[in-house]
Amino acid sequence: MIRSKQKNMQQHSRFPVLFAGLLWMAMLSSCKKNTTETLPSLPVPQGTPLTLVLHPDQQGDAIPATFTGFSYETSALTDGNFLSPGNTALIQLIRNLGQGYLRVGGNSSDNLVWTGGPRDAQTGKDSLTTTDIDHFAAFANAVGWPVVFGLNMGVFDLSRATAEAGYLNSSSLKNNIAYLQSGNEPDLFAGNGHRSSTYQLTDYENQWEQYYNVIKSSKLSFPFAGPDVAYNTKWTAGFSAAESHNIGLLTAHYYRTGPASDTSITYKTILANDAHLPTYLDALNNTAKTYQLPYRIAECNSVYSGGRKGVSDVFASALWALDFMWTAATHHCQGVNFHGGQGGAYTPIAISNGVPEARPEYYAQLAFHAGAVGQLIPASLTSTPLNLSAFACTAAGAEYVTIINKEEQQAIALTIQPGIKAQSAQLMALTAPGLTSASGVSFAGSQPDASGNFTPQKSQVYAPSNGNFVVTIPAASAMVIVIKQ
Ligand code: BDP
Repeated sequence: MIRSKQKNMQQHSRFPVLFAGLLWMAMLSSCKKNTTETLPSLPVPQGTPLTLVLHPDQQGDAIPATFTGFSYETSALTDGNFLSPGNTALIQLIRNLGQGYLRVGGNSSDNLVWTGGPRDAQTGKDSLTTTDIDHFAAFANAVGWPVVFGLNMGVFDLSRATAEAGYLNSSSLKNNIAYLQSGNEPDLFAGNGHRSSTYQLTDYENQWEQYYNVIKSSKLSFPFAGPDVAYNTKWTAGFSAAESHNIGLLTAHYYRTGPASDTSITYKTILANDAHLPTYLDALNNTAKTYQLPYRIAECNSVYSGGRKGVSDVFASALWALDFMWTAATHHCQGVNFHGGQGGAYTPIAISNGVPEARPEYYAQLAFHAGAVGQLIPASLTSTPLNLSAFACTAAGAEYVTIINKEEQQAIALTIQPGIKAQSAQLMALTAPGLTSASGVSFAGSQPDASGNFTPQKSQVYAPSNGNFVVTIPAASAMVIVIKQ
């Protein structure tokens, strides 16, 4: 089976994102009263000196408020306790991230069969029922995020797909559904047993149109996204050429590497430069631009086939995820959905002894939320052989820098030249005891509490020195720096 789920890259700074939760705003504005006179200077820098120059005059894209996201297996809906309104701590954890997308799909979406009735003691986990949709609808309503929902096309069945879409339309999930999709990773259908080995894009287009037409002719007005491919950008290009007028969002997946059983994959693998990622994003973006569509990575994670322990569940995955999000944002991507569930190595939020537990990737999502505000701006970093990346954006006259130091040993003494008359800089660190730590991760000095609430610590605010800030970025950590005039 061809499967290209690849690597991580190192792309430097620029462009925007907007939003900032009220909490963040409150926290940041509490620093406003300070004047340069009363603020302390930054501690004496330690590490390799590098310089980052910001260009607030060259604003790029706005980073969508809904950039972040979660992707779940359809099978996750069959557990009434997981994605359910009663799981209030999970709902809170998600809501800490502001806005975003939920996506339902994955391999199980092409296996689970719609029953059209409620779940009872006899219903197997290979069925999707009205009960499952009702639970998920209440959950999604509580989260308040838009949903991309995948219909089963692994089993090609027009009347079931219509019946399922009909139920979605009559349930309260209708209020959340932004797009329907048909089939998960259809570019792998020929290799994974869903279709014959000769199945190709034109066959998919043909079947996709049949789903599309039957649902439209049933007067169900859902917008569609697609083609939700695993890796094949020829499919995204060809599918868009044929169907761009029928979709509102172009979707594809990305995994840095895999499979999880590959013992050569270590935490170092996902931190290494990912030469494929920019190429992949550029291909998606070119197609998206050609057909005037937004594009989104509807499913992604570090290591496919469930994630690899010691890689996908440790702090290295947080640095990978943060770098991945920014890299996607700087390639005009509209957002990414991290795949996960109750368990498995790569899930951003696990359920441990019945309680939601923030895993390292979740902290990367928090850091992105805090740092991806407003418009992207260029941030040029001194050329260096060191493994780090820097990104920046601007909102309401402030500048937001995210710097990701993927070096295991090497601290950076980063001189930031703001390009504005800066008065203060506030630091929020994404950190852990080490790259292989599965616990002890924090962002802005905090971890969510048992109810899922997250309160960033008020961090120290510093004065500039000669208009610049010289910040120590410890080895194996990331930092969000908010610079204000
Ligand atoms: C994706 C599938 C998803 C899997 C994931 C994986 O859509 O269902 O769980 O790969 O391999 O391709 O981890």
